Amino acid sequence: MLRGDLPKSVNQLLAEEIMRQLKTRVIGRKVICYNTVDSTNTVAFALAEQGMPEGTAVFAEGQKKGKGRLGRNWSSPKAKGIYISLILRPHASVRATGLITLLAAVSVAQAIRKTSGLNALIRWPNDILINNKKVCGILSEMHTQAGLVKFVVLGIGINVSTARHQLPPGASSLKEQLPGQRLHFSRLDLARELLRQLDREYLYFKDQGSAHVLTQWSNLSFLSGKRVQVVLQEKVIEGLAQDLDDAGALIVRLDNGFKQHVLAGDVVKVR
Ligand code: BT5
Repeated sequence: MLRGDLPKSVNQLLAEEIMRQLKTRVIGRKVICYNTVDSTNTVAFALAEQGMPEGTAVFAEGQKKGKGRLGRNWSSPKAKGIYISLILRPHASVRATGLITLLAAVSVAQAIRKTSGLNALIRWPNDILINNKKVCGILSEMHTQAGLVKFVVLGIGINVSTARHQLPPGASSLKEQLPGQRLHFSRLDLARELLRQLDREYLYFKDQGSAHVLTQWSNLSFLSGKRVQVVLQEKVIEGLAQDLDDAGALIVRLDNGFKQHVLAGDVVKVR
């Protein structure tokens, strides 16, 4: 029997199953699974404020008020996707925390590729695409005090078997992208692989800084080499998307040869 065909009760994500033989060092050393919450980011934020340790992973089967960036919504139907928020305490500068979104994107793309075989790519800064459709979004929020990062909540939503009508235009799910629309893995398999990849990338980041994540990113980048339009606060620019700088900003080469470093908050459209 295909695991995606198991009844919902069997398919539910359970903390002890996620943690069994996980063998990660930081990520997922504590796992909490909820049924339905407003937003796993909101729950994880409150837990982090209460002192919950670094690496704590908060999962929910569904979210009533799943959050995107800038007050946007994240469609989170029950038992159809992975909705997870991690508590991180990176002892990094505010500037360096932009790399955490990137390392999450790299980890998601790798976990999807490994589990499903699908060609997942990163659309800088925070989307994962398969065949030009968004299957995952990432939202990191941080708590700072006196200019220092106290903690980061890293939220990741992946559409696993989400139906077309449950998603906005331009979005898709892993199931929809698989041949015959048949899942040959479970949400549990993907969740565990995701935690392993996040652990690997996060430890590289903590030990060695940006080098590893930037190399991985360039192998998985959807934007590199594409002509893009960037909406900055005061003007619109166009050019070729290239690499990232060491803080994770996208370098766009303008037609006059000038290189513009684009920040994650700016809007980038492929021409
Ligand atoms: C994101 O925002 O892509 C970040 C999404 C983060 C979701 C996770 S789930 C676990 C954790 N808890 C939370 O509450 N949030 C995080 P943004 O780049 O602003 O994209 C939002 C836009 O994507 C929306 O305005 C829609 O157009 C589209 N969208 C909404 N739901 C979607 C879905 N399930 N799949 C693909 N696109 C979606």
